[in-house]
Amino acid sequence: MQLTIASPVADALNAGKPVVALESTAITHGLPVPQNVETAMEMEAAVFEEGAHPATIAVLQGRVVVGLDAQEIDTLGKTSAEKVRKCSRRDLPIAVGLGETASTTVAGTMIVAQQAGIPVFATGGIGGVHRGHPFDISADLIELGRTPVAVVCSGPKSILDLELTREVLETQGVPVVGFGTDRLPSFISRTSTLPVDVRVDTEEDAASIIRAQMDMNRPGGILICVPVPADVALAQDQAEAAIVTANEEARRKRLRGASLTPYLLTRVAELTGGASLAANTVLLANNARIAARIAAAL
Ligand code: PSU
Ligand code: MN
Repeated sequence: MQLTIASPVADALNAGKPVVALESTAITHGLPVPQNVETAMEMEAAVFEEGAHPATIAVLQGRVVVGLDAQEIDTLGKTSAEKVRKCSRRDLPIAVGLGETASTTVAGTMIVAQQAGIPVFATGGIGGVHRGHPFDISADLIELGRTPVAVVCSGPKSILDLELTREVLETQGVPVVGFGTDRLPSFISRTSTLPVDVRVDTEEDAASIIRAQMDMNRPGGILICVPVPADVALAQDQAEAAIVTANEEARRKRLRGASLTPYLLTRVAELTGGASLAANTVLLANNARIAARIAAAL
């Protein structure tokens, strides 16, 4: 795949400096205007503050760009979601072949990051198995089984069926690492009833696991799960009520496919009076910061 690597990112990679890949679907389909662009810029700033270099990834008019500049992030964030393809693995050839503008999901970003030589990637919550749709399995989970990139996140999004998501991660052979936690975080809430495979408490230990995986030279990524900061976290029962309502509405509207996750995120934000949105923006920036520290430790 032909990549357009922005020169600051290329310089950082050539100098062996730490680089953190960032996705763009959270900007176009995950958060509303203007919080989307604000959060994207906060993530970049957090990575810089930790001495690493951010590389936000998207497809701009058919070019796969690694390292959008502030202007490109602003333009992408202000373009209406309907005009931007939500680009997972299957969408990459479509967007590139037809010269489209597209935002990359976790799966799409992992593919590009790996090819660019960026082993650490930060996002909010990964996709997973949707509630009541056991065959709607996000391509994120399959990509994690295939592509050697460490994804720093706050667990799978709590709008999902977490138990089935956890099972698929196991089947795909993905190590699930709790960063300062024994339990799988659930995106806007700090915990869940499900275990992680191992708990680490330092960036160095997280980096050691990534290094060992890189040395094995085998397919497959790692999930590093960082709980949302406590001051903005939602109690699980508070989040759950909104999630159940949103899923019920989506079922009645017969929403399927790529539009389901964006709908659920929007409705949960409305039903929680903006609390889930505040949590989402804070956890995104926090994950970018931790990812930068892990990239530096690598
Ligand atoms: N994290 C967020 N907000 C988001 C996403 C992640 O805080 O919107 C995006 C990611 O790009 C992820 C996608 O890959 O949601 C999952 O979509 P789906 O369930 O259709 O695979
Ligand atoms: Mn899906």
